[in-house]
Amino acid sequence: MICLLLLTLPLLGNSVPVIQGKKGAKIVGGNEAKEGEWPWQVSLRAKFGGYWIHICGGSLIHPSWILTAAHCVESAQMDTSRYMIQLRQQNLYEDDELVPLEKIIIHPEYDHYMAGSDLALLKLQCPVQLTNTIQTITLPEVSQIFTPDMECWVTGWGNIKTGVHLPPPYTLRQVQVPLLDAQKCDEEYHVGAYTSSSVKIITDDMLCAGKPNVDSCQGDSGGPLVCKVGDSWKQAGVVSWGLGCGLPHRPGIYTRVTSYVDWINKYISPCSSANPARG
Ligand code: 4AZ
Repeated sequence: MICLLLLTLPLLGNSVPVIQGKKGAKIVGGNEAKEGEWPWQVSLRAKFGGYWIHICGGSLIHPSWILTAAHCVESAQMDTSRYMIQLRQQNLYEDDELVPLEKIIIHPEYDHYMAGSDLALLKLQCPVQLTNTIQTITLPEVSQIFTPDMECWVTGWGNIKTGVHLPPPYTLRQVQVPLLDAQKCDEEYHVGAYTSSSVKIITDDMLCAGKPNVDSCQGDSGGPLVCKVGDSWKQAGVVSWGLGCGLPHRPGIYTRVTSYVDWINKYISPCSSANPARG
């Protein structure tokens, strides 16, 4: 795996295999984010050949905490020194200011990215100073329902087509993606698959978004899917997996944040009302 990663320098996606369609699917509808937009977007870096290379996205959910996908850090064996965080950057690698990690917490039920619970929390060694361009994203309440009529966007420095890296200067990209009803998404994944329709491919802790040529891709993993709720943005999903990128009948799969928000809050706000001090 390491050899494969080295071969894909300098800008590498993460390590989830993407099964490539014949023509290669594009993140279409995607364009460059404006400076200062999506101020919670971070880049997770790992060291290869002396450089801290982008491997995954992530989101700042608290001044000391990053939310990402478990599969982005699963090989770490809790060795925090193998990773660094770069906060919101317009062009990847431009004036890097890397932040070291104190702790990696992989969801205890995580086993494999296609089996759900693809979530990890990364604690920063020092809390970050929030600014105009560096902000946290709000997590939804457990009861929040994200519906297909909502405006949702996914952002990242991932591939622009299956197997095609984002070219320099690696400007952050965004794409508006339609959410899919869970049952519809599971039906889609059964099209052309050998799995019996009675066996779920898309489980309840996953969220699907995207349509042909509108999707996230390798290297976007761990990054945020956010939806507009009233006047504010809430993180609905974490980029997890998919079969190729932007292929027909194969929407992008996200870890559903509402399924895990209690678990997340246990770490990031341990003294909240869920555990009142008295009374
Ligand atoms: C990946 O390999 C990956 N089209 C991420 C997102 C999607 C597919 C693959 C969704 O990290």
